[in-house]
Amino acid sequence: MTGVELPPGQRIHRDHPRFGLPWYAHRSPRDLAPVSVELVGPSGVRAVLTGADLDALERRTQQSDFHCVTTWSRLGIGWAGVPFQLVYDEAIRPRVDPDGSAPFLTFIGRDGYKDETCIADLRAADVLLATEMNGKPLTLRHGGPLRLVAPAHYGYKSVKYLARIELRRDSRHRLPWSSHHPRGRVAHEERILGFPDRLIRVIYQRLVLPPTLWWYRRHPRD
Ligand SMILES: Nc1nc2c(c(=O)[nH]1)N[C@H]1C(S)=C(S)[C@@H](COP(=O)(O)O)O[C@H]1N2
Ligand SMILES: [Mo]
Repeated sequence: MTGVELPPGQRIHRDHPRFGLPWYAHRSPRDLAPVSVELVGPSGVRAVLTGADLDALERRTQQSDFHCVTTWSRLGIGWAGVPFQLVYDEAIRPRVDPDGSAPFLTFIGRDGYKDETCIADLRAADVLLATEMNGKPLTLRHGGPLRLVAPAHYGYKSVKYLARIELRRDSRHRLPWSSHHPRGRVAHEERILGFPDRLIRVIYQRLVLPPTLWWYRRHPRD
């Protein structure tokens, strides 16, 4: 394609296949449940974020590109939802961390998949808790009923079918064997901390991407 600026090491894929890691796929939820996200504060205080909480907040629609760390990109996805910073200020922080003492948030999906992002990154205007993709309610395949969308970060930060958000004072990110970078900014090619990004690129392109795409083509349900 010409005229399209892709971040370093990324390639366009026209379709948007389901693209989680296969070892989470068999644990994917089988049905859409109503929005119910458990919030856990830094000192263990708990609350629940519901669909009604989100309905009370102003929504936003946006078009953004999506970049999987395995070098797969899809341009111009339409998302709708509530900006994360609004949800944090109105419904998360007041309930479980009134002092704002916990800058690290771990997002956990119904399949057990998790990733941590820092509050500074989550406050970007284009970070959403999304309920719609391309004008339709989010399907289970793409993380319905509620997922995080953080377009400036590799797809691994955009946790699907959110079940829990844990707030912590210290990062839980552990080196070197976490396969995710603590920040994962696409523009900086922060694929995996501690490994040369160009090498990782080639490994993903040659060894990870083809079998993953093949696997999901054979298992369209997951
Ligand atoms: N709950 C959950 N969220 C997840 C994943 C997953 O396996 N489970 N995979 C991540 C990865 S690696 C990517 S690239 C994106 C893919 O989103 P998609 O399946 O909508 O294409 O979801 C991310 N969020
Ligand atoms: Mo990914």
